[in-house]
Amino acid sequence: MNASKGFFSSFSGQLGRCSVLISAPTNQVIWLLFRQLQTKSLQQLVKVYDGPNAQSRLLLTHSGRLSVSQSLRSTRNFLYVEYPSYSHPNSAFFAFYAAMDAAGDSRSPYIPGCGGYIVDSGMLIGDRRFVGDQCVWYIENRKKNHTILLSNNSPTLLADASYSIVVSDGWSADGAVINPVILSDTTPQLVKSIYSLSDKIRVHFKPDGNFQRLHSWTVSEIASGKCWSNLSEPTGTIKSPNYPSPYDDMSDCRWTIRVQPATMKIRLLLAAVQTEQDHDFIYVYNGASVDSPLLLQKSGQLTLPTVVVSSTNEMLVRFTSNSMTQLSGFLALYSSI
Ligand SMILES: [Ca+2]
Repeated sequence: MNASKGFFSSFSGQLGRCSVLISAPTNQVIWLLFRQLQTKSLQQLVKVYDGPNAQSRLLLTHSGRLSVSQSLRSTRNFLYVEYPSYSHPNSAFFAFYAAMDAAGDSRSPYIPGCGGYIVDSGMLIGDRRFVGDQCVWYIENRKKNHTILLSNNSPTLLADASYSIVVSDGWSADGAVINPVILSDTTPQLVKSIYSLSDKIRVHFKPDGNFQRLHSWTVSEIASGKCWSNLSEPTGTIKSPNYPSPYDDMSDCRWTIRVQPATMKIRLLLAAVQTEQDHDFIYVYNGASVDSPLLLQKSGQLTLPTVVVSSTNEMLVRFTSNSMTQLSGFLALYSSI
């Protein structure tokens, strides 16, 4: 297998012994993620080698049931996996793999617990023992138009931990940082729910972090796209779904405003805001996509109406919510000026 990502399973339709060699270009490393890894008996081993064959360093040997997802990384551009194959899918595991550039991360051998690879959903552990440059978590959602939500399971620790975690868009070490978000007009907020911009995020627990004990973040997926709309009228109203009744949970709604002629700008008045503080956000972007500069990010309650103005004829308004606590949401008016 030499695609940059893919998956395989131990369900082959018959009992036997299989092996897979995953290879990538020489400047890349490979992450492998096992989901519902189990073998039928203690004699049947799954083995993962940090190289091109069974003579390479053994990274993982496992038999029986592993209830949590497990991921591991190659040191170089090969991983070799030996596993029992089964005739029934119920007793099969699924393994996802992804190759990525090694640049920015150390190519030292992988240490279990030091970083990981998560597909769609799972759990991310921050441990003070594993804060080096090689301890980085790579998260992706393989479905189109899905948003990754990172939820802090120990928010009381966030005051210590917030600035030791760098969450960036994409898997590159120099991707746009989406946490912490510093607001220009208020003190920095302690963000407890973090929403991805694209289908991939990178989470780095920095070596200068000040976490006293283990903390964890839940990774979940939001099927966005269902409440996306385009607005082209010169004026209009934007409100969170169901407003003023409570908005939906697990949402990522987007309103793309594009007015004509192209010399116009957009003035947005946020008239009312009531969302769950630090979890459900309104974002206003100075352009038509989430890659555009952020003009405003707001959660909680608005005490005074707020105005933001774009520098072009395009603006994106985005609203995200997590799984718990839904409030009335927001009401906004826009006009072209
Ligand atoms: Ca919420």
